[in-house]
Formats: sequence, structure tokens, C-alpha cells
Amino acid sequence: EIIEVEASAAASGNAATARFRESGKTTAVETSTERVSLLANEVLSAVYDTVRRHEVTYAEFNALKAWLIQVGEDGEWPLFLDVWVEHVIEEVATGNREGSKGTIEGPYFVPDAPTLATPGTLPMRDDEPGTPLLLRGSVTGTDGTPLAGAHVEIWHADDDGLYSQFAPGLPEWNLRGIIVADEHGHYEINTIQPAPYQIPTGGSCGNLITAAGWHAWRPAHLHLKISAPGRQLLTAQLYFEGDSHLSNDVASAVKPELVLKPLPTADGTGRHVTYNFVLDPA
Ligand code: MBD
Ligand code: FE
Repeated sequence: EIIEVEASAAASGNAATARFRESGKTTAVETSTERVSLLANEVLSAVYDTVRRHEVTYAEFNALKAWLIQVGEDGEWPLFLDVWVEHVIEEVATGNREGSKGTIEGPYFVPDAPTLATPGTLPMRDDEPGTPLLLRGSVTGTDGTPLAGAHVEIWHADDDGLYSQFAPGLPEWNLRGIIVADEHGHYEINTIQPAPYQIPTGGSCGNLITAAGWHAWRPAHLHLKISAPGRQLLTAQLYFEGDSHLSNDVASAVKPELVLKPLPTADGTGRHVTYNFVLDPA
């Protein structure tokens, strides 16, 4: 049991690291020596302050070294940075937007998912576990223009909290797809309700959580990227009212505007909810 969890943490960590390397996100870095020096000095100063204030010992320094080496060996740098740092990067990057709130992307996005017309059903297994969920709404600009043909890209964990391409045994594009909005900017997605989610606990991020007495939970969430020509890409997540981890997300990525309040469907077998996206001009 424990070995299985550890194998899965290493596998998802290494898959996330490989994805990041392939993503092209590191190709366009142009930073002046002045800015590198400023940022590196400030981060190091924060470390020196912590060491002096709390009289950090050699034993603790060596534990840190060992742990940092382990993070790389586990492939968990994407997980670590997305869980504990990305939320503040997103806050700074999107602070001046007028349209819909977004939040962090996290480590499990995969580009080039299958494209579906609206109304669409995400790729899923014949016997996919979980409560059916219908998410629908509109995509408009901040000027009120309906964005015909906007792309609503969605990816999320299954009823066991597992993401396709990062956990073994799932079909390649399970619960991943791009829904193309109609001529009125309306979209409609049939999927299943994802489960509350624990970040992998068998690797170095899990070791940190255990050593610090924290918890590994994120509230159940749908990941989305909404895009249309001439508009800024919106990266978001949507959560569910009543989830006990809304106020203590390990990744600090919940905002009140992102919490869905689904209603039961007429036949009582599933749930439906409307959510409208508003995109800022590019
Ligand atoms: C996730 O599914 C996630 O969304 C984040 C932010 C971090 C780890 C796993
Ligand atoms: Fe996620």
C-alpha cells in the first residue's frame, strides 16, 4: 500500500517535470542582471533573517539540503512551486483585470486535448464513477460582446482524485477536453463531479507536509482555460459550495468568486450549474 503510493508520487512528479520541460515556458526568459541580482539578494536576505531569528542549526541546514536534493529526485519541483508559490505569482500577474477572476494552473495541464462542439461530453470511461455534472454558461468580453467560438478548455481529477496522464491506468484524455462555444458564446459541458483532492503524499512535498504537521488537501476543483482572439487567456479553477477544504486549500488558490453552487437535475441523478466567463482585452 505505502509502496504503491510512493511509486505514484514519483510517477506523477516525474510526469509533471517532463511536461514542464516540454511546455516551452522557459524559452523566452529575458531578465537583466540588475533584476536577477535584486530578486536573488532579497530572497537570500529573507533566508538569512530566518536563520538568525530562529538560530537555525547545522542539523537543520543539512536536513534542508537533503530535502532539496529529494525534491529534484522526485520530480516534485513543479508540484512544490505550484502548491506553495504560484498563487502569489497569479495574484500579481492578474491584479489589474476587470473580467472574471482566475487562479493558478497547477502542475497537471496537458495541451492539445480533444476539441468538442457544444454541448459536449468530456472523454470518460463507460463506467466513469462520480455524480454527473453539467456546467454551462457564456463567454463574453468585458465590453459585453459574446465571444462566438471561444475555447473553454477543462481538465480535472476523477472520482478517486486522479488525473489522466499523471496516474497510471487511465485513458489518455480522460476528463480533458476543449469545448468550442457556439455563435452566441454559449458553452455546455457534461462531465462528472471530481473528488476532493490530496496532493501526492508519498514524495518530498508529502514529507514536508508530514514534518510540519500540515495537511495535503485541496477542495474538489475543475481546472479551466478560457480563450478567444483579442482577449487575455483566463486560467481558472471552479470549486463547490460546502467543500470542507475551501477555507484551507494547501495551494491557497480558492477565491469566493470561483465557488459553484450546483443544483440537482430534474431526474435527481446529477447536478447542473451555470457559470459565465468574462475576458479582458488582450
Ligand atoms: C493539483 O491538482 C492542483 O490543482 C494543484 C494546484 C497542485 C497539485 C495538484
Ligand atoms: Fe488540480
